[in-house]
Amino acid sequence: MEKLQISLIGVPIDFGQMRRGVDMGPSAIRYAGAIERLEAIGHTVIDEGDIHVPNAAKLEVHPKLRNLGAVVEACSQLSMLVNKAVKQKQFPLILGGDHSIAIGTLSGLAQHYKNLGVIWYDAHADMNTADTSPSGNIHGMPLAVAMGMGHEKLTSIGGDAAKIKPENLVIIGARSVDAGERALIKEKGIKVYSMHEVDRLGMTAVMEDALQYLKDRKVDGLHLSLDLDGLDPMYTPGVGTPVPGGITYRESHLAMEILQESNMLTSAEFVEVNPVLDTKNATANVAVELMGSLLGESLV
Ligand code: 5AB
Ligand code: MN
Ligand code: MN
Ligand code: MN
Repeated sequence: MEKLQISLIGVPIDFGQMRRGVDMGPSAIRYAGAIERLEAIGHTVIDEGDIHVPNAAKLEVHPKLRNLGAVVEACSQLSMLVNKAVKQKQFPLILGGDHSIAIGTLSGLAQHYKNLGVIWYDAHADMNTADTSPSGNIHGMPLAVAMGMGHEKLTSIGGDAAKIKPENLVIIGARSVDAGERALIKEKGIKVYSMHEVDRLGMTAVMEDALQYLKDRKVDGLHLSLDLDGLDPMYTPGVGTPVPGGITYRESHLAMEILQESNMLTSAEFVEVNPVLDTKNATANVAVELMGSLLGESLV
């Protein structure tokens, strides 16, 4: 296995949704031993620390895009850091923070990868816009923004062009999708392995199929965006928007191992860890265990 120079970037933000505490996610994940775990595999970790997140109250208020100004500022910084890491041939590993940060991550990656593949491991489809969102929470919007849809202040971070192509996106674990998102999935023909497919085909077939699909599209990089609410809340209770009937712990390890074996992965992010809602930091612990499998920890 290739030993990586991992650029670890924390994004302590909770402005993309309404429950406080997910800004402590990076800290909880570090506390759970992320760096030690990655170093034990043989990787080098360059810890960039946490980016500075502005105080939302001081920034512009938007009725349908909660804390827009603060999200734009944090995502702009993150985009630059991710871009810098890729330029230096490092592997960006981003710790959230709520899922609005993926706007910054994908923007940074898009500066380099012109045909980026994305695996979105999540109970949700995260492709609302201000017009379709039932909540006004930006953590439910990052995929729409990355595809070029939504408020101009979000879509223009790191340049006006769309950051990802709908045909290069695969969603895994979906089980709570809004009407507007459903319409968009249909319109764009987006590949979704919902819980129905995970149950029916099994995780091995889902992952192998997903990776073949992305290979056929000749992606030039592969980003994993893992929302801890993709797993069943019995394993990851510390998330703001839990949905029952999720992916199991073992299935998730298997998915990470298959991703590792593919040799396609070029970046990853782990988001929505909220230690305030958790018991004994369980969710951050799972995040770190999955990181181990994803980045080449061997079982024997
Ligand atoms: B998460 C919902 N679709 O838009 C919305 O946790 C939930 O990043 C979004 O996946 C959940 O508010 C966003 C109802
Ligand atoms: Mn989610
Ligand atoms: Mn999400
Ligand atoms: Mn959530």
